[in-house]
Amino acid sequence: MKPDLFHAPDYYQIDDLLSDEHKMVRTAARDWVKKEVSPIIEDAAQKAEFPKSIIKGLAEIGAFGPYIPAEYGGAGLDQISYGLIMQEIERGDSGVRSTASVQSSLVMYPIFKYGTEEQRQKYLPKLASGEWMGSFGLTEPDHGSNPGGMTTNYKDMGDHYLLNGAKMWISNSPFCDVAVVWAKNEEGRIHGLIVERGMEGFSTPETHNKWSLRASATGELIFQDVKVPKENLLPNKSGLGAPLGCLDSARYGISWGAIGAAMDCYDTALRYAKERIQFGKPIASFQLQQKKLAEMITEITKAQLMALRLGQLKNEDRATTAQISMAKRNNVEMAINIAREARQMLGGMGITGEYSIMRHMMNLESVITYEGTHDIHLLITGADITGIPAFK
Ligand code: TGC
Ligand code: FAD
Repeated sequence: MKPDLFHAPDYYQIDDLLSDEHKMVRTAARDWVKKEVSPIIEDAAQKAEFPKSIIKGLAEIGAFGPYIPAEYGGAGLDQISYGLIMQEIERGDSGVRSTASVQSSLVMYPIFKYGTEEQRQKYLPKLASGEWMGSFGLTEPDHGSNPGGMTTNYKDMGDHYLLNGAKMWISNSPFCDVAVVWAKNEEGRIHGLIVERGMEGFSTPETHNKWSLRASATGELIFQDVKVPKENLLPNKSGLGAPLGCLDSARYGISWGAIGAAMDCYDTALRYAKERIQFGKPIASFQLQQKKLAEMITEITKAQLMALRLGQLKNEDRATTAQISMAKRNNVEMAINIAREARQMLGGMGITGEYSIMRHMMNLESVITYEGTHDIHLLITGADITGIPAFK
């Protein structure tokens, strides 16, 4: 793979709107990605291996629980810093950002928000340091967009719960130490349970042959009469709103992350277009190529402004689910379109691993599907503006 020459575009001087802390956090993440992710990520993706060697570094840049208070091992940062970290990591690779998203927003967040003080003390510091890795089990083989239909269930056996069922498409599952799993009780009410590796009847087979997110490990979570201690139930919220609340946080992070992937594709295509000579001129001098680049930077700038405003609303606890859906949907579509255009601008070179673009493009096919598909987010906006849900 070519050396990482990334230069971040900031067409509207959005940096002026960031605090010194935001810029410091972003610089640390950007430098770390350049040094530790860029040199190894293409190889990891080609081999379809999650590069476990980066876990420690992710913890050090604050990517595990950026907004979780420092007393639990988190970085205690605001939501804009969280977004900037996700942006920089996904600039390197969406799969690496996935690992950080799951750990922070889908594992640490529910334990912090819905857990007991004992659960916070037991799990959060180890998750923040990367000593333990987590996964989040919501999706099932027959219930993806409609998680409320889940059949994974647990029964109260007096001194423990008995958990049965299966989750599919679970990021980090093959190597997770703990899983936050959503299951129905005997009354059909959804609760979160913390399942630990080593519990009898719990297995995590890996899903192979993915053409997307190859540097992220994906798998199943299978529960066959797993005895879960009663103290592992998350007591402070139940119902579908509990897992969906975690998704709000992860989807917000993705709305920033996708900008990172788009910036990398744009920056690569711009540099290539200035250097690549055809018909005696750099291809950047042709109007058709300039149109692509001009549209890319316009869309990136719009997405940056949207993410920043959403971050301000998040900081004030005013961001709605529908606003988050709009940003996730818009920014991921923006990124995938830019990846496709940028790939064409590199001609044949665009399909090789010498450049990051094709990897971003394939990764984004997962990003546009997980955390709510592109269609589902459109329907969330539709329901919000009309007051009429069209899901069913
Ligand atoms: P609906 O009737 O609309 O809602 C059920 C209850 O939930 C409440 N609610 C929310 N609460 C908090 N935050 C949200 N975002 C919420 N959205 C809804 C709602 O108020 C209601 O509460 P209550 O008290 O009245 O019961 O539910 P529905 O069954 O009609 O479904 C709505 C729909 C389709 C929007 C929802 O189910 C959905 O978002 N589906 C998409 C599923 C999804 O996003 N799955 C993601 C799995 S995790 C993942 O992909 C991780 S990838 C990680 C990585 O690698 O980065
Ligand atoms: P389906 O729900 O079957 O959807 C298929 C198609 O039908 C989609 O185009 C969808 O938009 C459309 N559709 C569905 N319902 C409607 C409707 N009402 N109206 C119009 N169109 C509709 N899940 C987790 O729980 N944890 C994870 O860590 C996790 N990681 C993932 C990692 C990867 C790489 C991938 C690919 C997925 C991951 N997921 C995870 C699962 C992901 O959230 C689901 O794939 C996603 O929610 C869609 O569910 P589905 O694949 O079952 O598709």
